[in-house]
Amino acid sequence: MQHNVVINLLFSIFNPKHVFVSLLLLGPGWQSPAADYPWEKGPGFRRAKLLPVGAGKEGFTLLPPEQTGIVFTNALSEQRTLASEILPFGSGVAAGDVDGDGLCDLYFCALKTGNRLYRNLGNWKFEDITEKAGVGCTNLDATGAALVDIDGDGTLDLIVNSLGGGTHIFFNDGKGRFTESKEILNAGLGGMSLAIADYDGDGWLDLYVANYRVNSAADSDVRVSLRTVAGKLVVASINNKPLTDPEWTNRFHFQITEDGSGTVKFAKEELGESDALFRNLGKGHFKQVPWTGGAFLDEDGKPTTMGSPTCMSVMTSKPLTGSGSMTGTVGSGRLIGWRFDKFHFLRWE
Ligand SMILES: [Ca+2]
Ligand SMILES: [Ca+2]
Ligand SMILES: [Ca+2]
Repeated sequence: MQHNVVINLLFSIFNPKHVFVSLLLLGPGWQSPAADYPWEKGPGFRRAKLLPVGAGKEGFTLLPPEQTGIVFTNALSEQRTLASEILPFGSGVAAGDVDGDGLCDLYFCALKTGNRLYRNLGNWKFEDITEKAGVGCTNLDATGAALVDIDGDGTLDLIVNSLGGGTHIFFNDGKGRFTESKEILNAGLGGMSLAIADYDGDGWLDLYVANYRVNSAADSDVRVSLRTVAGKLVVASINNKPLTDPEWTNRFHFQITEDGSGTVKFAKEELGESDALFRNLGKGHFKQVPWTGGAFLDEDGKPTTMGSPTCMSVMTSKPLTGSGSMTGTVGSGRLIGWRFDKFHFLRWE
């Protein structure tokens, strides 16, 4: 017998008018209302241990696509796989009730083969409503998505990140039909993960986009020329272009060492693109916040003078209130984080 599975996340802490995100998955054998659980109250939350019923095995049961109707595959051709170090990272999924029927729907991102939105019909069956929802994004290398109410009308809107195609916003009419915003954010950058939080406490959810790269130097030949300046070897050009060329600006760290016997060791580290924070000016209209403009403070509480890190993934805790924290992983796997407290991000590491 299959266990009941209940996951219920409800964030409506800060301002119910502007903030509503819900994710609700109910198993077929759902019987016990939430009121029956022994809730333990804490500051701003309550929690309860789930009590599985039935005699089956514990854990998850894999449901075949023939049963669920979810036949989505994020296909990447061999040619595109070989041509890019970035595309094989794959794409993300967003979950939320887009049509307000109480059942959690699923949105899958794809790499120029069309994103898909599946409406939950109940009993673990789904229907593909991508076309009538208007969220296919067939021209995007889509990497990540979020379902969140960014215009404050109580419906879950859709944010889709992409490699090189910008970050796209779709407003939900409440019935699972979406209209794309004319504003495309993060144009031309390698958007990966994204995080949502009202970082300045004005009641509107803001957006942080973790950028990596659209392409890697390893995807093509990169020829570095050296020259001697004041007795030291330095990089003169890359592919016959100076280091000041926009393609190479802030892109590499070089390490050149000579041991005195004529042996030269050369190493290069490729850097990622800066992440981006977008403040919601109201009703889902965003403006990018400069990294060094005072929104981000260093460990001493002073405005940072450093550029943005490059995150592969990013997430927030207590995401919908005016305070909380945000963490991200950089390419080396190092974890960095900021605590945000109304208007400011304070870095910790
Ligand atoms: Ca639904
Ligand atoms: Ca909305
Ligand atoms: Ca805000």
